[in-house]
Amino acid sequence: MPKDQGVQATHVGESVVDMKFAAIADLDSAESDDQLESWRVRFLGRKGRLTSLLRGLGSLDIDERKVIGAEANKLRGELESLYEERTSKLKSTRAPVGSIDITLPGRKPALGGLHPSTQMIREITQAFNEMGFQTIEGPEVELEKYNFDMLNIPANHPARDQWDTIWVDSDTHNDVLLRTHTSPMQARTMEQNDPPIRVIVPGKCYRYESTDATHEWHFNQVEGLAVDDGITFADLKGTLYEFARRIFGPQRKVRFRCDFFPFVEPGVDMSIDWNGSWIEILGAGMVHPKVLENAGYDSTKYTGFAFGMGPERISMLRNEITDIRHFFSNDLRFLTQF
Ligand code: YSA
Repeated sequence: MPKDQGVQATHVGESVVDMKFAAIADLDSAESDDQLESWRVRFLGRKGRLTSLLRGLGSLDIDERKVIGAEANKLRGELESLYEERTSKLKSTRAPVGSIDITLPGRKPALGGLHPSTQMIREITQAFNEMGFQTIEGPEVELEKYNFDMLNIPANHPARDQWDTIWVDSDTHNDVLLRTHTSPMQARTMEQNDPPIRVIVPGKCYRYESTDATHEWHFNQVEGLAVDDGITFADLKGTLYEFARRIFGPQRKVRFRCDFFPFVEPGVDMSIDWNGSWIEILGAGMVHPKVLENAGYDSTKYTGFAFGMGPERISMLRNEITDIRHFFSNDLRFLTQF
């Protein structure tokens, strides 16, 4: 409230102006019924400050009494309506009695969860960990040498067309790309380690391809590699049968068919029975002798098998998801179902 310069000081104790400011400041700080009542008694009560001031007017001369009396009465009216305002404001901000049930349980904070791709990857890697495979990871920005050359896919070989590649633009290098599969980790692992090797490699891959219900331009793969003295195709089949049993259940039928990948010989794909039709879930094969030799291994001594699968495709089968693009659209209506 602006300071009222027209109100004069009295000779009967405090001035009307001083009282007005003191009363308003005290009223603004009153937060409870008790504080409001105490304020009312102090300023407007029978023995309150304003009543005392009015009583003292008799000692003033007639002109002064008229002016100050009028100001004091005006102040009483103002303070009474400010008191009403403050009382109803406090009432309106207070929850009505009985409106809060303090026995109700608290609200749970919204917690995030693991992405369905991550859940599937963890389930797959755990199945292989329990069969003795160690989980490792590798770079998503890869060299042509590991993504192609060391995997028996030389430059200009038509097999490169199978992997539509996203190349990284660089002033100094023309051999850097976003890995098109997790298989380069086969070459990196063998280059750095001696047999025996049993690794499982989850990670993101990128391909320059148009998307549809079963294809994304970025997706995950899980690579597997086992190399040792005396590994056979029976080890490959046994390991992948056991994997399918753990992920899809013991009743699920599995089919192997010949397939071609330049880095295996022989090569296969594995499909599972899905309501009477075969759905391909991975590519696999015995590691090609050239790939072993490129890594410095003696291919007359060591053999191995490898495989690569798409966890999003497997999750689609398991969870009856009809479009792979849901995985990467960040739509909570989809994500909160997992
Ligand atoms: C084959 C033999 C080996 O010894 C080791 C690995 C492999 C797999 C090979 N590197 C590869 O990438 N084969 S693949 O192109 O057929 O992809 C393997 C799996 O990745 C597919 O079965 C599928 O599940 C998934 N995939 C491929 N392209 C995809 C995709 N998932 C989503 N979107 C795409 N565009």
